[in-house]
Amino acid sequence: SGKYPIVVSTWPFVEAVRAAWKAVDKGSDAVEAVVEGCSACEELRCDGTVGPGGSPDENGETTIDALLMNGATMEVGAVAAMRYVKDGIKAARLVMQHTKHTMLVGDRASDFAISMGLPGPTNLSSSESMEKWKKWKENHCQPNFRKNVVPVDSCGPYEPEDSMGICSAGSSIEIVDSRTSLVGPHNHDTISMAVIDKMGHVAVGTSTNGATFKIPGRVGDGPIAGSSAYADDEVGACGATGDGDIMMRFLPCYQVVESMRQGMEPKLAAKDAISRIAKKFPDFMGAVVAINKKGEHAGACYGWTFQYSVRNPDMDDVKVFTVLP
Ligand code: SD4
Repeated sequence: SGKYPIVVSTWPFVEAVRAAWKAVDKGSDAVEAVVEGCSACEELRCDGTVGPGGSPDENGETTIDALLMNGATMEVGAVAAMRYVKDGIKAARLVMQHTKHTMLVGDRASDFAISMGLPGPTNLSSSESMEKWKKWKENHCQPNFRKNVVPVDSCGPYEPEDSMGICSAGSSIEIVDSRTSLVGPHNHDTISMAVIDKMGHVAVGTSTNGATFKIPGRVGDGPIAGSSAYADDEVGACGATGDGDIMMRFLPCYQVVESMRQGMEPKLAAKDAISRIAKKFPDFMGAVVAINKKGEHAGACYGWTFQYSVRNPDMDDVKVFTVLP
């Protein structure tokens, strides 16, 4: 399945891949195409978990993690837990192109983005995100991402919701680690996109609201180079999605690219990176998609069924591939 230019994205984010393809097909470089593609996802609020109005944190606020990496120069720009600015990938590009830093965080990332001309401050909540948060708040007395803490003893009416129901009305409270229920087939959370342009240059980008009901201040794998994405012109690229708190401990996309550098095929490299994580964390959910410089692509996943989208010169339109665990 060789050939480039090529655009690959996590999940069936078809419109995002079309937008990136349009850019790369008319001669834009890989970085520009990634920004076009990820911006399209942010504007469309893909899955309700990318861009404004998506997954709220424990306090009901939506924030943004984003990463952009140029595989030709190994420049990286990232914003983490950014507040009040909806344009994650563009903010990451500003960090990459107009600073000597790699990552800015929180309010200070927003201040920088706004000072450089991005719209804001903007309220990133939507009626959907507030509704989701209120429901969670009423029904869960133990926040999802806390452990080894004394539980509060009053909680709202018990209402099982996926496997997230963790409080029973009254004072007997079972603490469970429900983190894995926070990413799932209907809660994909992340676009991670890789592009090889007509010149053979590689770039990747990621944009996400991060984990739903995270503790405010939490930074996921999204803005971490090597974790949610990695690109190197000499080798290829990788994008990841899933339980970022676990995945960022393994830098799976760095692993994938380094394995391909040693000669592994994309499929094997992807499987290897995922199985290293699964060996230590058998309950985790995650996936990676890999492409090499020949434009060959493959995915691997664990704990859920994964889909990724591809557009290359052999295809009339974006094609969605399904990968079973
Ligand atoms: C995170 N990796 O912040 C993101 C969430 C995700 O599919 O990708 N979910 O942990």
